Amino acid sequence: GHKSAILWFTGLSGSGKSTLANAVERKLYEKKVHSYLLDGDNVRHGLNKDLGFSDQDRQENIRRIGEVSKLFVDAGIVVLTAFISPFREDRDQVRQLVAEEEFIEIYVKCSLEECERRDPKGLYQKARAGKIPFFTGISSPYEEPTAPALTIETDRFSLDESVDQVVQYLKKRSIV
Ligand code: GGZ
Repeated sequence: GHKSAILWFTGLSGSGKSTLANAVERKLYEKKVHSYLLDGDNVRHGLNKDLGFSDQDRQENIRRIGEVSKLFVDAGIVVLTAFISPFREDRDQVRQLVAEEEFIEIYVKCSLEECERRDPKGLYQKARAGKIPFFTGISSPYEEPTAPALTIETDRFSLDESVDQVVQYLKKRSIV
């Protein structure tokens, strides 16, 4: 058997959270670890479709995701979450929901310059043009984790290298 946990990926839009979390989940599947990935596609379009991007709505977004994650942990599942989660206080509130060793904060670190260069959905360009208010990194804050379990620098390492760094850590912590 394996331990259940929350792998909480946090970082700017375009930092590579979803890409990395998806790739890690594939590895977990290969290792027969029961896992589930929560991201904007399956949460912001469903459970949280009533929420926008004000500070208050982001707080509620993260709160609900935390509570759902806790349920997955109760069910013995490794849950991976890929949300900007820009506020330290909101992430720390999720941390309090489970046992200390069950919340693994992974800072997906990438410079704003590189995120803007990637701009996979053209959102930074729109935000710079003033067409998206309160855009994280441009007109809304991102509070870096102060003591993440792991920092993955996606502007310095390839996806494969980044996945290996996460899996190595999970092995060290006896989660896989
Ligand atoms: C940030 C926004 C915004 C604003 C829409 N600010 O690159 P994406 O498109 O796929 O990821 C972003 C996603 C962020 O949703 P989260 O639920 O992760 O945010 S939070 O944790 O802060 O609640 C981006 C898109 O939604 N998006 N408007 N104003 N990102």
